[in-house]
Amino acid sequence: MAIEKKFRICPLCEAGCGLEVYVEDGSVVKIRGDKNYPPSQGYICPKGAALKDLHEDPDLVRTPLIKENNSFREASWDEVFKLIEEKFLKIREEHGSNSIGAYLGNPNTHTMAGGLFLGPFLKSLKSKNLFTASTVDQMPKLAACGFMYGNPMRVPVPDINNTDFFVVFGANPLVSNGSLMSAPDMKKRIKKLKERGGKLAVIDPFKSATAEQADIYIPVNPGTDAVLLLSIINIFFRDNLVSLNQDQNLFKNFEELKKEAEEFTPEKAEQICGIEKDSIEILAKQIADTEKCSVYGRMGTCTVKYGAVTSWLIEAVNILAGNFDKKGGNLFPRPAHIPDGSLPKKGFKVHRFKSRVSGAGEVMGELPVSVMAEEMETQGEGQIKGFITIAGNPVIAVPESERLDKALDQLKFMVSVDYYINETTRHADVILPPASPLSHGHYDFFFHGLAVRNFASYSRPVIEKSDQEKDKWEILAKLILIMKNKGWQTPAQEIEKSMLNDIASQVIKGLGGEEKAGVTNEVLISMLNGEKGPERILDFLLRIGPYGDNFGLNPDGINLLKIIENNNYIDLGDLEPWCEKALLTPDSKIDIYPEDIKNSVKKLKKELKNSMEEKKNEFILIGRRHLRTNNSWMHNISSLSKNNRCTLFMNPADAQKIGIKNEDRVKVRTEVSEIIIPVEIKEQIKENVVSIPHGFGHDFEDIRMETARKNPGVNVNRIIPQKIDPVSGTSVLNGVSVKIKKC
Ligand SMILES: Nc1nc2c(c(=O)[nH]1)N[C@H]1C(S)=C(S)[C@@H](COP(=O)(O)OP(=O)(O)OC[C@H]3O[C@@H](n4cnc5c(=O)[nH]c(N)nc54)[C@H](O)[C@@H]3O)O[C@H]1N2
Ligand SMILES: Nc1nc2c(c(=O)[nH]1)N[C@H]1C(S)=C(S)[C@@H](COP(=O)(O)OP(=O)(O)OC[C@H]3O[C@@H](n4cnc5c(=O)[nH]c(N)nc54)[C@H](O)[C@@H]3O)O[C@H]1N2
Ligand code: SF4
Ligand SMILES: [Mo]
Repeated sequence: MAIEKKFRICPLCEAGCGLEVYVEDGSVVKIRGDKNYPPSQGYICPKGAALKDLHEDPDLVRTPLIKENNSFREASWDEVFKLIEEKFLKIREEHGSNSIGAYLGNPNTHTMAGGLFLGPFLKSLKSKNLFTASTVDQMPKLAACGFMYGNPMRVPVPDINNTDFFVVFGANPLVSNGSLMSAPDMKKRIKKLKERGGKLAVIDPFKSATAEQADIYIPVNPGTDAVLLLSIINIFFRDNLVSLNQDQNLFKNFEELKKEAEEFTPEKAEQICGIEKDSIEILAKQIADTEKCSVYGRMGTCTVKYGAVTSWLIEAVNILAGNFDKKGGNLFPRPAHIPDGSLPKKGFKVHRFKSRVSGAGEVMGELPVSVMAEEMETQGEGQIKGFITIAGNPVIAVPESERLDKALDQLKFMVSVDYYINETTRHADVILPPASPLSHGHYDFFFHGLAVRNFASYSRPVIEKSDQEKDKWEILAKLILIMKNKGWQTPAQEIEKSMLNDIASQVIKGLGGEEKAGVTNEVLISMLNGEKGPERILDFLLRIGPYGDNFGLNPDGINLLKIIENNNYIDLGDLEPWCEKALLTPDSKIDIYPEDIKNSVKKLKKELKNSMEEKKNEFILIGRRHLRTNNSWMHNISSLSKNNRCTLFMNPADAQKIGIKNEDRVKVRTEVSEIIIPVEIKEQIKENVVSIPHGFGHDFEDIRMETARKNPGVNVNRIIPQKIDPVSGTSVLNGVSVKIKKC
């Protein structure tokens, strides 16, 4: 049989590179970067090419599994769905709806099923005990954007293709390939920035691969970026550098922010942030003076003590320097599947309910992952007794992981939707494996909303799934049916139909009702393309979206078929200013100093007074990512696991101080636990700071990930305490005090 070349959007990270998948007789021969796909132009990282190995991994779970006598046996889909219905409905009947909790992991954002079916699934649980990886990740940024722009889905992204000064706080896009900024091949983009005379600044206690490229590098103390950003604002006001790109009336609380920043002088920041005052002055002036400047922050500004404050300040700096909603600055993407006017203009509220045990506040309908374990351990009404994880590995991903590991053991019934028997899913009573990622279509519902250029792209399934396999959307639809008491035997298509009907009803309502619109739900739905569930919903959303064909009313507009026929990609242009339309605050104004942030700023000020003194033998722990990893779950791929070492980086001066040589093993301790790890001595890490990558710790006997077990590493989350940024509920993963001793 001939080898066929098929197009696939890489589903592994936010960059969404275009892949050429060569298929022969139903098997993948090789995977290359697709030169003809405009966003990535042939770029691919080692993980993209390893999709083949993932697809063929002998350890992958390929049929549903049921645990019996402490080991898993294969089962049919009917058997597992019936069992889940029986167990979950009984738990819910006996203990109420909060007794069933759920955790959603990161890869959900990389599937169409995740984009469409998780909302209805979470709703069907009717539980307050919902958790996602967002609270070990980007929630502070989402919350800050929610407070300011009215909806956490309105995140301005750097116009990296047009900016002349790119200022990166706490992110390493050259390795992570970008986050909350979908932009494949950052290396090339940074090269182009420099070719047009632009500059790069990186603020990071670790001189990362990205920082190595920087024209200005500032090794800030971990967890102190909020103070640095406030001092930048202080300089802006002090030197009259504020120059808004919008009318000042668009903003509220302008004077309050100015007053608040007075205390945060560069002198103060110098002490706290451990950097020279002059470098702050230079940075502030260059941000203000560069016509097209984009300030951007990620993990190092989110998963810190003042995550929401820091994320807010990045927005504030962009606004004050006139770079908000401006070409070359930061702008809101306008994705093709979100119809204008479909998001409510009602602002954003947090902490609408609190967790049962420690009273942590809700954000975006979910509770902080750091309270997950206590909600399982603590008896009483609302205790989690049934649990479901979907595409997540919280035993590795979440702080105080040993505690969660134990808590999962106490559950009455646990279900995991996952490809692997890993550190988390080994606790499950039932594992439901979705079909290979290569066997479903792909459209980036999440990342088109974070992309540095507006476009719409779709890739068809590359491999046909077998009759025994189920698509992830079918699994989720079945779970929804079960939790809605509709019976596991009801066909998954019922959920798809009701979703299509809901969208159709809304459209028709928006047109003034059936009579005025002159169409019915059935007519609209019958016009859709795409043979599978999620595809038809996608087509619907694209047609009524901002560039849509409106079912023929706008003949030049787009739809799913047009994307496919246009080589899977339709360009929709550079990011453009549209903030007046994009804003979702009820009064159409931007609160430049939101109420929800103020308490945290007060606390920060108090801390300033007490100042931070160095403690003997104490180091500040931060995290890092390696190119050949993807959080915890791709360590089982041998092509990726080579040279992928889980070590502690330490500065040579520190190593000398405490008598440590390269490769020595050290004990790293916090109030929670301790781990033992080899040291790599690195010039690039700031003195008194150490770094350990996350995602490792595969030394469990009962996981089925043989390659990962050979190079297990240690799980840094065993020692990270469950502290959170109270505003956003997000864990403090960076800037953790640790004690280190030679073993
Ligand atoms: N190869 C690879 N790529 C990935 C992933 C992966 O696991 N591997 N994971 C994906 C996911 S889920 C995400 S969320 C993204 C994350 O994407 P990024 O945020 O770009 O990735 P990180 O490597 O976590 O970068 C954080 C940087 O912040 C620095 N830092 C730590 N603490 C501080 C601080 O207090 N202040 C400042 N200014 N800097 C600090 C660290 O030294 C590090 O260089 O990456 C995605 N891409
Ligand atoms: N200390 C520390 N901890 C961290 C971080 C850090 O920087 N430092 N980073 C945090 C961040 S940013 C993130 S996003 C989280 C990640 O945390 P999680 O999302 O909980 O963990 P992952 O390691 O991404 O595991 C993903 C799981 O999904 C499965 N999977 C993959 N694709 C699919 C799919 O299509 N369908 C289904 N059903 N399953 C699938 C994999 O087998 C794996 O079990 O970790 C967080 N934890
Ligand atoms: S950078 Fe991300 S999207 Fe691109 S090939 Fe690598 S893993 Fe896939
Ligand atoms: Mo993440």
